[in-house]
Amino acid sequence: MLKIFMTGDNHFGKRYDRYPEIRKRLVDSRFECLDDMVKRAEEEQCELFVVTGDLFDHTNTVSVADVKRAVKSLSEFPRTVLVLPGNHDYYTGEEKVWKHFEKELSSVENNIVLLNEFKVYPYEFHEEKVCIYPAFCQSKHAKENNLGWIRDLDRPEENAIHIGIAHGALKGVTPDLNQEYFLMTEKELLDIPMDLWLIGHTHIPYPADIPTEESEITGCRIFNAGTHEQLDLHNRTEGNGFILTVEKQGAKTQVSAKRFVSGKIRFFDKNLHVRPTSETALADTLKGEFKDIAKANAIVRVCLTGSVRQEEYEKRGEIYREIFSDCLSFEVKDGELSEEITLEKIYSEYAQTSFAAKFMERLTGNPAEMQMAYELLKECEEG
Ligand SMILES: [Mn+2]
Repeated sequence: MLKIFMTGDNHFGKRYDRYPEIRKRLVDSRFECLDDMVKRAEEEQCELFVVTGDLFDHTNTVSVADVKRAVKSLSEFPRTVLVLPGNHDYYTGEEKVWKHFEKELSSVENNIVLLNEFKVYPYEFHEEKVCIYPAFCQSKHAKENNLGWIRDLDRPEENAIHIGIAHGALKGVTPDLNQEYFLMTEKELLDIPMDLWLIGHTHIPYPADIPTEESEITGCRIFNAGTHEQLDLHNRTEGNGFILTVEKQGAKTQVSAKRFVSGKIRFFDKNLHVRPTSETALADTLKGEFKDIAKANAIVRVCLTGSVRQEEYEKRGEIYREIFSDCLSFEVKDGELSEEITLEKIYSEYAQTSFAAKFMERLTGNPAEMQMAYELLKECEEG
């Protein structure tokens, strides 16, 4: 039996320029979540802790302090750590980040292996033979993946567990429209006789439905845990690591898996349409939509459209503050949100006998049209 903790796309060194006020908090949290994963991997008695690429955000701009901190955290794992260079932290031998990394490795006690050669890495754990086949990246972009050398090998011996580790887009799972991210297909992976594929690059977990309680996985040999803490507004994930147990008897491989939720910071990006159905329609919509989130760890962006009653519209800033001020950061875009157009409002702006008033009266009962007509009137005035 072999037990593996897998993570990837950790992107240490990411600068979070968009959030200067909370930058330190975001950076620290990513490291704390890595510490948590290492601790969990040890509690689970995993033999391997695998990073499937993009441990670092960049090949040259990551600070020595950040490299140090990542190595320190990984070195706490008492058994073997395997680190695969991804496309953000690709390896050719020239990259600063890996020079710092290797220097750091020589100064702390560790079992960390940088998988930077296209060769088989053999291991033995409790008399179980394990062979690792890395398909690491040597550039940021590439039309072709690096699976070729593994495909060309002779059929591997049966009495060992064979694990391929690769970084790149997975067709049908990760969008890669221009085919520039080491694109792999599932068929291509499964045609290579590996017991298991550990993949990085896609920030959300695949398979998406790995439960947090251990369960046997049938029919799936390709795993991608995704980033360990959500990185930005675009990827919707809690931030996960996978814990995999592999058992091999003869030619039969059995895999069970569970998901460890490692992330704490969450980003929420919502587009909401509000209708003026009550005096509290805006507050109710926002409260309802965000009632279950842990605000202290939440970064929120809301885009509002539609219209709300005049009173609510006037105090909307106050409403946003009331609902979101406990969040780490929030941004409300309400340029497309407007005040409900009522006849009362029209009469307060135009004489009842005016064309504008008569025109609007005919649209009563159709708020969307009143809205458009009102905007049209305003445009005419401005024009
Ligand atoms: Mn990547």
